[in-house]
Amino acid sequence: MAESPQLYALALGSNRPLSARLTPKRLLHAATTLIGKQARVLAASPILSTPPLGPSARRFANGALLVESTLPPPAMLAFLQSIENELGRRRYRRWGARSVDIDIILWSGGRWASRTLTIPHAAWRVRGFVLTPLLAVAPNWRDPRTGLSVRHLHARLQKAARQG
Ligand code: A4P
Ligand code: MG
Repeated sequence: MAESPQLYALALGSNRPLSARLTPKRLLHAATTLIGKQARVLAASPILSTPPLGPSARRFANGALLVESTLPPPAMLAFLQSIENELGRRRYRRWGARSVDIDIILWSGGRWASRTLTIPHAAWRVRGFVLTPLLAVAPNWRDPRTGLSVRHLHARLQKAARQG
């Protein structure tokens, strides 16, 4: 398995500039470039500006990538965390402002469950800031838990939002 190509859908978020030049949007572009050194970036979504979910006051830049890599999930997580660290992330407060957060949302192997890694990612099915970028890169990918496609989950969330 480790040698064969794996597909991953990744969600990227940032709401803290690292410097005047490295704005959240630019940090997501920088993360994409770094990811591309190890994995093949098959598709990149537009980067959205989204209102914060949770206690953080600043808006987020959010995006999604579809990537191919021979790395199995734990190695992919370690690789993505090394990029978060390289781009200045400090883990001092859960849900605090962060320069870059990279989550593994979906994996071609389906599910993964360990102490440090859960795929599909928890709560992604009801988060617009994950589903909207994901719709641009992997609309037909089906959630292994519900069997619903990204397109379907996105439409369902839109409908729920309209109904308040
Ligand atoms: N982990 C487990 N599964 C995964 C996975 N599939 N992908 C573990 C990545 N990591 C995974 O994550 C904590 C631990 O989760 C990791 O060490 C890894 O072993 P973290 O990134 O250090 O912590 P976090 O991101 O602060 O917490 P969490 O629960 O991941 O928060 P979320 O769910 O990422 O939410 N509002 C907007 N508009 N946009 C956002 O992007 N993001 C958050 C953070 C809150 N509000 C937001 C946004
Ligand atoms: Mg995270």
